Amino acid sequence: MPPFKVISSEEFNNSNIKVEIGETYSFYAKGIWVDLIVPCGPNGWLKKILNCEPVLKGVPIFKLCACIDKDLSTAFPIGDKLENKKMEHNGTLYFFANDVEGFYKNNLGSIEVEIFKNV
Ligand SMILES: [Ca+2]
Repeated sequence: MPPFKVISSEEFNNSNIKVEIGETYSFYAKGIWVDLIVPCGPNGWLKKILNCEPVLKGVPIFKLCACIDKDLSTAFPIGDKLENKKMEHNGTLYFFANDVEGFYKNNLGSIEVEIFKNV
């Protein structure tokens, strides 16, 4: 499948990819996106801003992440590479920049992620 574009200002980017429990996927991401004035890659740029935690806690801000059906309890970090990730939920894959809730509007740009289903 062609690379999927993850827009940094979108809280949830719908890939329309349906996954099932037990399937494994590999992800490879590249590009530069911008948090306000800070450009960074898919691995993000900072662990924490003062007392603000990003939506996926303990994971760097702006790291590429994914979740199932917009449910953050299913979220997992990807960064520039995640291989052989086993799916733990059934549903649709959504991608997002790991930003602080309510702070997505000042984001610019997008990165591309290649998605491979392992067989
Ligand atoms: Ca932001």
